[in-house]
Amino acid sequence: MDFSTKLNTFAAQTELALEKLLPPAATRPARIHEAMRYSLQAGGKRLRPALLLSAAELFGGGQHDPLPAAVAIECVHTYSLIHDDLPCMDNDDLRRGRPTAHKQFDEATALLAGDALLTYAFDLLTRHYPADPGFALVRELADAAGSRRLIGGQMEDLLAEKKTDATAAELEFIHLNKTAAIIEASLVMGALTAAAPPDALASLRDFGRELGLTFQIVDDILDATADTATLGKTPGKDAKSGKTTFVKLHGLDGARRHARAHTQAALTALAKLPGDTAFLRQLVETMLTRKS
Ligand code: GRG
Repeated sequence: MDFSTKLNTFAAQTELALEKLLPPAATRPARIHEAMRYSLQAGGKRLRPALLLSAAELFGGGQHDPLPAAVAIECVHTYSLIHDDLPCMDNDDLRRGRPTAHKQFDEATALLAGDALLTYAFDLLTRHYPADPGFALVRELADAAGSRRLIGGQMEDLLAEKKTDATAAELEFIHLNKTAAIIEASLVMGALTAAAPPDALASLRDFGRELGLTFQIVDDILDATADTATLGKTPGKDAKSGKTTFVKLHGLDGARRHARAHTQAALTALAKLPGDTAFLRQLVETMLTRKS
């Protein structure tokens, strides 16, 4: 199967699993379940589920169905987008090409929908993996989403917004945690559902970190260069707010150089993994040239 067919297959499997595993929209109180589904089913790229499913496949799959874990990671990712868009954070009107959750519903509903998605992710993991590898999956996701990683990265990002002279080291902390943590966890969780050995988990984590950094640098480049229609969200916000980004620190060419270096490091980590890693290799290469 070629790269884009495989990516589409993973995305289609994820859409079906989302439909099946989320509480029905009519579940009381309908408003919260409608809001959860509104943001989740708005058609994101489903990058994190694809990473998870591909890591499971790399180690033979079959041990446990990886789809509930793929839905759990997308729930956490979507919660972080809903909360990031709130007026108290990034204050954005557009996400995944549609009005943000607080614009479509209201702030309180959006806040609760984010909370509910975060909680539901752990509900899914404990229900679908009641024995091994349930504990390891919960541990991995809790670490990645917690105050030292995703939330910590977001906190430092908000603090950095208040100054115009954030350093490269501060920016790296933000990206490693705000962006790379959930990407790393996606890969590791996929491998855990297939009982991968510990040394492979370490290489996958290295790969995820470098992929996450590439992804974020390209995100900064797109924010500086792409238009709303292509991006499905508002571009140019970083420059307008004076925020420190890779583009601000290193210029467009410098940012592109950094993105290429992290892509190379990702490929080096990938070479240590067994099995057919063609999909992950092509994914990191496409990341470098993505347009949205
Ligand atoms: C509120 C705890 C908390 C965290 C927010 C997600 C986030 C952290 C901030 C959004 C801004 C941002 C640039 C985050 C980096 C991660 C990122 C680029 C997310 C967007 O991911 P995509 O492009 O989105 O995969 P889709 O919609 O395709 O899933």
